[in-house]
Amino acid sequence: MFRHSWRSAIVVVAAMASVCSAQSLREEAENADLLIGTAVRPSQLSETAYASTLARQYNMVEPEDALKWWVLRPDRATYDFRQGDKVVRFAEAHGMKVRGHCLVWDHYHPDWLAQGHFTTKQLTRLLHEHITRVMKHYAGQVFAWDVINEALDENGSVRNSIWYNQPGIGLSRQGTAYIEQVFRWAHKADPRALLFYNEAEGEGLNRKSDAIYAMVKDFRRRRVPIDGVGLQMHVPNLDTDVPAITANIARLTALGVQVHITELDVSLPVDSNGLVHAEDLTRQAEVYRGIVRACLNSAGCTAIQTWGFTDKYSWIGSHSHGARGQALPFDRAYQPKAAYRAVLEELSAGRPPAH
Ligand code: 9MR
Repeated sequence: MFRHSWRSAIVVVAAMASVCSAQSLREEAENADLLIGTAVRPSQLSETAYASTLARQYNMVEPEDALKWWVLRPDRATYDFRQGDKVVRFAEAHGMKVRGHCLVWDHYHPDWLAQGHFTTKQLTRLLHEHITRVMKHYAGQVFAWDVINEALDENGSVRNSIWYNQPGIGLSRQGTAYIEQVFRWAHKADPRALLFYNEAEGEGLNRKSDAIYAMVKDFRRRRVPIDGVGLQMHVPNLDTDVPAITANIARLTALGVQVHITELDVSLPVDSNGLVHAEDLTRQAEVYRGIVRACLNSAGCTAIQTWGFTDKYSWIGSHSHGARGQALPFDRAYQPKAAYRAVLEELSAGRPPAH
């Protein structure tokens, strides 16, 4: 009896030691000189499993919504920093960096802004003031900002928006001139922050990524203050063209800017019981592996971030009306999936030796 309980104690201690010494994404990423992050929702930080997984596995966070106009600006006169501050406090307590998202977007504006019928002069003041006030509030706390999000359409043309041409901030029909203007304001507001252009569906080689490349090349040549490109990487299918992503990262970093993978998730079709095919989880892991490898193989790719980390909380379910899901590295019970193990393995393998 005595011997038996000793044996069980040894088993328990061994199991605990293996959990404690098991690698985390964060440890492996730090060895590879990479930031590994996730979008977070401040309301979940009080959930123990959410907070402990987050702090153990990641060294970077980005508020998923807390820094958008519709949260920060309930009315024209108010800046409500409470949710963003909560994320920053969590990050500081756990030695994590904070990415900011996003200062300029043409979607999800509060009604007072979307329906305000503001003049060009008013919009110019509003946007300049917003960028300045928000960036100054988080100066020294947010190290990198998505200054502008999704400003180009699938043909690579500048999207219609209140900031561009409806009626815009005075630079309509001048292509990327208004984007340049917001980068200049952002640099003035916090000269130490890294400034990113963030975009969807421009990860591989297509008209949109060609347009991003041309814009960044032009901005670099004329010393417009841009430090990086965020490739969102919401992957909706399992036959992702990883070589095209690798080539796009290579041409962008050759311009001297960083690349961050900013919103990675790989969604799967789910049945009416919320279940996926087992083989899809294996293929999903390989997509994650390929994307992480594409980043690690480029010294200028300095961060990989997923759009959430647990299948319990993801935009995919509501966005697809339940048709897709299970897009993230941890399942709904915070257990690591095959995708997690693939990411961990690639991070452990690290970057190729410099040549
Ligand atoms: O995941 C975000 C969701 O919670 C919000 O309702 C939505 C609108 O603000 O934005 C989602 O995040 C988007 C991100 O900000 C930009 N790229 C696409 C993301 C998914 O739609």
